[in-house]
Amino acid sequence: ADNMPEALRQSRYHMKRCFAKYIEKGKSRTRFNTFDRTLSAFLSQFFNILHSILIFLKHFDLVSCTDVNCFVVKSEQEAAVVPPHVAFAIRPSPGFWEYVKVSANDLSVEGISATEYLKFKEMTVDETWANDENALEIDFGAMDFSFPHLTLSNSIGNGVSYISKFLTSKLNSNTESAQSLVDYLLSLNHQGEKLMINETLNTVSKLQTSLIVAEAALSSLPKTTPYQSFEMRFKEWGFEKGWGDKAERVQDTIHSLSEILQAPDPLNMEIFFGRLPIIFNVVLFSVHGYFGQSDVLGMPDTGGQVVYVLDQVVALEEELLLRIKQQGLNMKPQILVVTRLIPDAKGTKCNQELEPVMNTKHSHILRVPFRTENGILRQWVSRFDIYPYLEKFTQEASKKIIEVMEGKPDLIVGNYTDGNLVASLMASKLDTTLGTIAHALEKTKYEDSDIKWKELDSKYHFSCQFTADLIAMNTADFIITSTTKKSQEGLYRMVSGINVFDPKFNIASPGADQTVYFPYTEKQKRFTTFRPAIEELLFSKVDNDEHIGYLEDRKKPIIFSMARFDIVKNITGLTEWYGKNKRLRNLVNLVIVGGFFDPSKSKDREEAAEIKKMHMLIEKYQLKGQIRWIAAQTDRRRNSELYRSIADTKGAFVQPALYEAFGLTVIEAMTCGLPTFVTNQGGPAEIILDRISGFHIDPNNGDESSDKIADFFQKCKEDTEYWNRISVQGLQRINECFWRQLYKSQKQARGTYIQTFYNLQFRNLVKNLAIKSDETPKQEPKQ
Ligand code: UDP
Ligand code: LCN
Repeated sequence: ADNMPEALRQSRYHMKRCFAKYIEKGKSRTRFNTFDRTLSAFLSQFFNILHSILIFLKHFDLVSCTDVNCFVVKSEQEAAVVPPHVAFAIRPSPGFWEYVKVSANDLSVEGISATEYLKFKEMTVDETWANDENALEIDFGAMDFSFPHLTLSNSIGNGVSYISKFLTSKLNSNTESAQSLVDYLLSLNHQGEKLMINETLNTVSKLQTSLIVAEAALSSLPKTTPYQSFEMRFKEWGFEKGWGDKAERVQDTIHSLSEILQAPDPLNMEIFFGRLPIIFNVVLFSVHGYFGQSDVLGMPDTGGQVVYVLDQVVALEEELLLRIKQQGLNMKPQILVVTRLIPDAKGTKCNQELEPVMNTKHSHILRVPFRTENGILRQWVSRFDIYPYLEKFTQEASKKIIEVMEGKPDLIVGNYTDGNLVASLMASKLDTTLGTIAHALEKTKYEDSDIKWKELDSKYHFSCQFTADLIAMNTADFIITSTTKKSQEGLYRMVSGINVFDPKFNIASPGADQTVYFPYTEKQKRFTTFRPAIEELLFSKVDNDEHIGYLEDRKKPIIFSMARFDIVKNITGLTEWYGKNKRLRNLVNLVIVGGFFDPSKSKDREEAAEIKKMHMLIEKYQLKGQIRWIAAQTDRRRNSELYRSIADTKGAFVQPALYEAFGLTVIEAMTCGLPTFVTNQGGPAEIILDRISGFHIDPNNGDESSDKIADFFQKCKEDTEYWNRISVQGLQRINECFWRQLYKSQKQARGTYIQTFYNLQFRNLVKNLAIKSDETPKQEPKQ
């Protein structure tokens, strides 16, 4: 708002015409990239003023250069038009928004608050609601209390290291905090058995003295002396089990606590808290879809999450076993993945209550059915319609979990909106640490889903989804997200919704299981048994239930894509780009995996529409001979070999989604050494550096995207090393820690606010959703 009037004045005449054009059509809203296209279409008539407009945009760092032929809109933003005003929301960097209102009449500029911007934006849809002084306004910011927040965009997602630093300064500045640390240690136990310290060491000074005595005693012992040999002596001094398995480790742990109490520093803080025996029993919720270990992938609503959660369990159990051993304890960890039991399991094991998780010793999938007034619901339910069943599900699941675990869990983790909501309800009830995993916030997947929620609500029930996300994220003690892409606001006037500067946000990206996904060059490891099947899958010339279309010239490289047939995955978009681009068609073949071929057999509303569109496109662009469409695949080992076989053809993977939160297929393809093109909308753009580790494509600009793919293959023809160079990838994982008990009272106040919100808002929204009954005629989803 400060700089804008000056910038507008510099080219006042042109800017006035430009703004007059924006308000010409009356009320509207637009994202800046489309807004920008309106702008450039308009400007092509007035080429001479384009340059000054670009200078104007550059002023705000919204474009990367002022060359009229190549300008790129940089930050994410949108605009709302209510004549004679145009209001802009600008996100100069992740987590920061700025709002301004410009009058098209006199180009006067006014800086406005988030609430004012939201009201203005609402006016484009519903004026009565926008002007309603008493409309429900939610402000979670009011519950933020004294816990500090991160302030720099590049610190979003580094919550753990931030908290270590914060706790360090807190301990440095007052002695009460040190006492609360002692109290916290005193509270540690496993099923009633005390851990770390007992009442003998109930003050900071007593603890400090004993730590010194213990450290001195340990220094005279051989490093490998087992804890049991000095356990009795330690107990007399006030120490319980949990410090370590051998003298050396016990001494290290004792030393870091001594350091913390004497002169706190973030490094010792992280080491010490990371070693505490606090997690033995973990519950992971992944409610929707068909959650199983075989034959489920590619079924409706069943995608990356299943793969991710199962991988998570194996890794988590391994980590817990190692930690427990290093702590000198002998308890068994337990991990339960809790999901929905579906009696009509379509040949999967989703009707089994308890199933051991493969490659683990102590982990199980626990399935609990959905109940309605008529008893157990037998059929699959779309994730969009799932909300009315969740409260009962939580109650029943909680009972079952306590029964199976013989006690309450130490940590509950939710996945996706439904899992996160259930996890948050259960964690609040049992007062347990809660983690939520936010890889796919639907709000960002469906354009304008915040403001158009009413229109879309009957289909997708976004009102329930956004509300549930808000409740879960605000309840969570820590949040794992895969990337920094995220969103706020919505249905009620959200003054402060989800604070991404809260240190509880931690970025940890999922990876691909390296025993399954590995480079195509590792010949001795490859699953050669699948070779004949894959040869048939890709190159036979027959149409059957598993594949249609064929590849006339099998010498050409293949561009490959695989996804569930959601509209947002944009597989039909890719097919159309390919159909239209002659140069690309000459260079490569197209192979698609996903969906199946008879739309009338689909129970999923989006899937059926996408299947129909695929058939239409194959016809329209006469693609037979150049396209192979393979139905959804369920065997990940075979799929991995498929990625590698595509790499053998010197092909590429394309992820063309309109929006993708994370995109496991991108990681899978890259791990197999396949050059990859990813949508620039969402998380994958953070995985790949454009033109270095792969390529970005714009799903909203098919011509440009298909040209970019064609350029790549053209270049590969001219430079035989180019393909190999691009066949490189990297992925990073960050791990999270658990911080909760120290800030209990503030959490309680926030909890009350959330509970009120749940009861008054969420429950009402859910009431409007239809409850399924098993009597309704059913269509079979394809497996
Ligand atoms: N997948 C599969 N068969 C299919 C389509 C997808 O096995 O027909 C797998 C794919 O390999 C990946 C997951 O499903 O592991 C999809 O994850 P992604 O994150 O790409 O998308 P999501 O479906 O979770 O939105
Ligand atoms: C993420 C997944 O992994 C799938 O299971 C879900 O259905 C999808 O998000 C929903 O968008």
